Parts: sequence; C-alpha cells; structure tokens
Amino acid sequence: MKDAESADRSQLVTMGETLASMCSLEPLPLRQASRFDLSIAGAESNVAIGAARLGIRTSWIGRVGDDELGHLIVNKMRGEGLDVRAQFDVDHPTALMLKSRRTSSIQNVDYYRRESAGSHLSTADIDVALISCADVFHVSAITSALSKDARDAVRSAISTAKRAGTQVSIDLNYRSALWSREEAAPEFRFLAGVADFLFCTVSEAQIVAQGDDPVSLARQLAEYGAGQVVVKQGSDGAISWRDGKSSVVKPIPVSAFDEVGAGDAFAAGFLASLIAGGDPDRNLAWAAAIGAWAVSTRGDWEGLPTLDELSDSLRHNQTSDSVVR
Ligand code: KDG
Repeated sequence: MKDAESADRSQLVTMGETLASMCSLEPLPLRQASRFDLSIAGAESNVAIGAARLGIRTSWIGRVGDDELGHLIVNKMRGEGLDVRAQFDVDHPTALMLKSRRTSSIQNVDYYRRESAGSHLSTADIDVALISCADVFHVSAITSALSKDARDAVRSAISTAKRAGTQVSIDLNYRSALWSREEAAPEFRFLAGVADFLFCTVSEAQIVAQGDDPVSLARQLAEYGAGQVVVKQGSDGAISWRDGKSSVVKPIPVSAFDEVGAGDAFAAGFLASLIAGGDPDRNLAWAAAIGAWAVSTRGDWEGLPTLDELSDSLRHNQTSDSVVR
C-alpha cells in the first residue's frame, strides 16, 4: 500500500450512482404493499460503506439530484463516515430503486434511473488528486452502463489510477435493464484487461468467456489481463484465480434473509482486508464473511458489521456458537 499515511488521504475511492431505495416490508405484490423503508442503494456506495465500517478511510464520487432524495443520500453516506464528493445536479432527479418482496423467498427490484443525475456523471466530476493518493479505486460496470459520459468517466478515472499506481478494483455487476449482454461485452473485456482485482458471477463471466466451470471462467478473464479474478457462486462460495493458480473460497453457512447487496459486501470485505495489509487468504475470508453478513441482514448495506463485530463473528464461526452473550 502507499506510503503517504496522511490522515486525510482516502485509502479507497469509489465512483458510481447511488439511488434512493424504497423497500416494501411485507411479502405482497407492490400494489398491495403499504409499509416501506426509505433508504439508499448503489453498488459503489455499498462497497464504500462496507469498507468504512471496517475502518477504511473511504470516498465516494457521484452526482445526485438537488432534491430531497439527493440530500437523503448525502446525509446517509456522511453519517457512515464517508468523504462524499457529490455534485448536486439541479437539472436531473435522483434515481430510485424499488425493492419488493413478492413472497418470503422472491424479491423484485425495479429501477427508475433514466436521465437521472447519477447517469450524468462525466469526466469533469473526477477528482484526480483524490484517486491518485488512494490505495484502491473501485467501480462497477453499472457505472459504465449508465451513459456514454459515465463510461468515459470510468475510463478516465481508471487511467488516472493506473498512472498513479492506485490499484483498480472492478465488479462486472451486469444490469439487464441498462444494456444487453452483447452491448456489455466490449466494455467487460476492457475492464477485465485493466483490473487488478475483478469480481463477477458465473453468469457475468459468461458474457466474455466460455463454459460453466468457474475456474476456467476465472482463468479466461485473467487472460484479458486482470491480476486476480474472483468468481462468486452465492451459497456455494467463490473461486479465486491469481498468479496462475486457483483457490476455493468456502461459503459461510447462514440463513438467507436478503441477498441484494451481497456481492458489494463481498468486495467491501476483500478490499478492506487488502488495504489493511491482509494476505490473499485473509482478503478472501473477509470477503466471504462480509458477504454472509449482507445476506443474513436486511438492506443492501445497513446490516454490515464493524471491525469488532467481524472479529467476533469470525471467532464465533470457529466455535459454531451463534448466541452472543
Ligand atoms: O445489488 C446491490 C446494488 O447493486 C444495488 O444497491 C444497486 O442494483 C443496484 C444498481 O443497479 O445500482
């Protein structure tokens, strides 16, 4: 990691769209639901919050509308201790994600983000010094899918990071509402070529690689140039490919409550461990642990643990004792 230990330097910088999120509280068709939680969601801000809870100094770059939801987003993120580099866009609204529980086991997610403030992210919003001083810059391909300007911003931020020796972390995070698999493919190839750390699911890997064996998919993605590739397999754990070798990440068994946000939590755990000086095994162990916390709590990020809670949970997992007294 970088030497510059100045207290105001961000160790992790993320960039993307954060949306207001409304989440229905009962398993009902949305039109019948009457009780909702109002919160915020967004792949990169989920990662940012997850890492900040684990003690990492973290910044988020993005745009929100100059509306109540935009101010809600900024307030919530600041409340989580993030350094928020938000532009308030007076011409475009904050995006909205509607999350509903159709049954106790089926969740639906709908997005209202066309022409949103976040999708107007551009190279002008990038803080070169902030990214250059960080240890890691993290972004997901959702940001690349938002608009041509946002895609240019992602590419420019990555070039800035590369020039400065800031490691680049990318989650392929495919969103079918934003682009087709064919449209995503060239950008996925580019991102796989520049990532020091690349996270994806089997289905996302298959956009640019062949077959269904996760080890082979990870190897093919590494051939584009990625340093370490982690293919997530939900409750089956994950596999990692690094330096020409694969390793298995065992899942932590939990009863699933809300799976949305688990991938972001996984990346947050990995990056927090990496930045705090973890070795490759610990980075993956923290990733799996934080992913398990996300799945077994409500909300995309609200239930993520602090460093003390993580340490306790790793101890409890070893003893299989789930009662904290
Ligand atoms: O799945 C968790 C995130 O990705 C979510 O909070 C936001 O789905 C999202 C999106 O497309 O930005």
